[in-house]
Amino acid sequence: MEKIPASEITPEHLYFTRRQFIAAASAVAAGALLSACGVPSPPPTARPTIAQPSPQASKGVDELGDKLTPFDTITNYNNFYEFSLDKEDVAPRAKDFKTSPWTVQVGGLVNKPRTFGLEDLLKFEQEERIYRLRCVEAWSMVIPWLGFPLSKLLAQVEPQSKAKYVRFETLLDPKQMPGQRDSYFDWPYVEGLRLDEAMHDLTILATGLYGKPLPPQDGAPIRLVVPWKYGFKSIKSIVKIDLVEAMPISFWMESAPNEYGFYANVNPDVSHPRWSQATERRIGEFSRRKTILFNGYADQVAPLYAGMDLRKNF
Ligand SMILES: Nc1nc2c(c(=O)[nH]1)N[C@H]1C(S)=C(S)[C@@H](COP(=O)(O)O)O[C@H]1N2
Ligand SMILES: [Mo]
Repeated sequence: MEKIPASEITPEHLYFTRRQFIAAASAVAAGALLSACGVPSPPPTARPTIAQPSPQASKGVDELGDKLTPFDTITNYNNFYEFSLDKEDVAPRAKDFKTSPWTVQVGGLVNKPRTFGLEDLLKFEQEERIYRLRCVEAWSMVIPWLGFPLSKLLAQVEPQSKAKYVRFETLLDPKQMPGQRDSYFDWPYVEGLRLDEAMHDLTILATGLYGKPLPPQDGAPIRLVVPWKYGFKSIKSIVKIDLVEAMPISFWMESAPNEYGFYANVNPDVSHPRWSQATERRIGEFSRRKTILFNGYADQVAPLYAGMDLRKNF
């Protein structure tokens, strides 16, 4: 492993957790999938024997050279309506959330429906990557997620040709999730992706951050991360994934259809009806930044939307 001067990194980067050692056991299969996020794939012979932080994460910055948001900030300023509508109140309310045992049922239009246990999913946890998560409230963080490509999971169940979308569902358990006792919203939280978005290399299922298991408030034990879309697409604490023919209606489309569309691609030129999305507040910074189309991943994802009107398909 590359040696990094202690002065350049926060202690989190030095951790090799038990989970990363588990990941290392199946790291070979990940070789073909390492090119996401502008992280160059090393030649197969150079595959590390231990899962390593991505080169940028080791240096404490993302692909654009922006500093990682500190662990304590990422884990104490959350959106997770099942626990609280107050971003700073999610962590204390979620602290006893039971995330093991856990299963994710994958089915719908597939040849091989299967229920994955958390052990199976942690085996897929191959490689630590950086993704920038931005939220529709126009605040953003840089988060070094640990996870694996969603395409890896989907390949196991063999989607049928009729499948056009992927639908995700969060756990429904009002006993543990006080927010679900509020019938103003239509629980459980649901999200969806077009199949080609779901298969894209940048789309991951995250099981950790900063090389540690995901804390409950960040969507333990497994959540989606779609780095070129607004935060609400990244559904937390997933228990069910279905391949479907029709576009799923997401939690936010259902709750406020004029305000939230299906695509939710980060786009400075398309305002939310109640606020501009041209700039964002990077948590921890004083002045606002200009928001970048597709959150800086245009090279990789713009082709997915070729010929589409992004104002209409917001
Ligand atoms: N199940 C569920 N998933 C969810 C949410 C939620 O309320 N419930 N909030 C979304 C929103 S609006 C954002 S901005 C991100 C926040 O993720 P973070 O708290 O890990 O930063 O989670 C998304 N996933
Ligand atoms: Mo959000």
